[in-house]
Order: sequence, then C-alpha cells, then structure tokens
Amino acid sequence: MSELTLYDRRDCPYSERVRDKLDQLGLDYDETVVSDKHTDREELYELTGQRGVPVLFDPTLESGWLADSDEIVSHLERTHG
Ligand SMILES: N[C@@H](CCC(=O)N[C@@H](CS)C(=O)NCC(=O)O)C(=O)O
Repeated sequence: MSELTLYDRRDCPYSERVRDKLDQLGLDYDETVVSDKHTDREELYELTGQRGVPVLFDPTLESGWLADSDEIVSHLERTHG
C-alpha cells in the first residue's frame, strides 16, 4: 500500500492535474475513484467532511489530507519535488 492516496474522478480535470503532477514527480499512490453521484460519496464525506474531488491523503500533512488541486499540487512540489 502506498503512503499517498488520491480520491478522484477520471472525468475531472482537477483530478487529472493532480494525477499528472504525481506522475511527473514519479510518486507511487493508491487511487480511489469516487461515485459520479455526489450523494454516494459517503466514505469521502466521513473522512473529510466534504464530497468534492480531488482529495489527497498524505500522512506527512498535519490534517492528513488536502482537498483543492492548487493546494495539492503546491504541497507535492514543496514536499516531494
Ligand atoms: N477548486 C477545486 C475544484 C474541484 C472540483 O470542482 N471538483 C469537482 C469535480 S471535477 C467536484 O468534485 N464537484 C463536486 C463538488 O464540488 O462537491 C480544485 O481545484 O480541486
């Protein structure tokens, strides 16, 4: 199991941007593709209190997760770049 887990959707451009950055940095990660139905994202909601994607789980983060592609990309460049 990887240290990093990305909750995302394949049809989401923000998710794609994060996947591209993870690939560019050569980082291994697990991917959980969430339901296209907003209301069926209970696992994500229980973990983060919101249902949007992408969300990156990273044990090096104080909160354990980040939920905005700009913030995720900045975090990855800063910590793994
Ligand atoms: N500002 C956010 C936007 C993310 C966003 O709009 N994601 C869409 C899917 S592409 C989503 O999850 N929409 C449902 C929601 O916002 O709860 C980011 O850059 O990550």
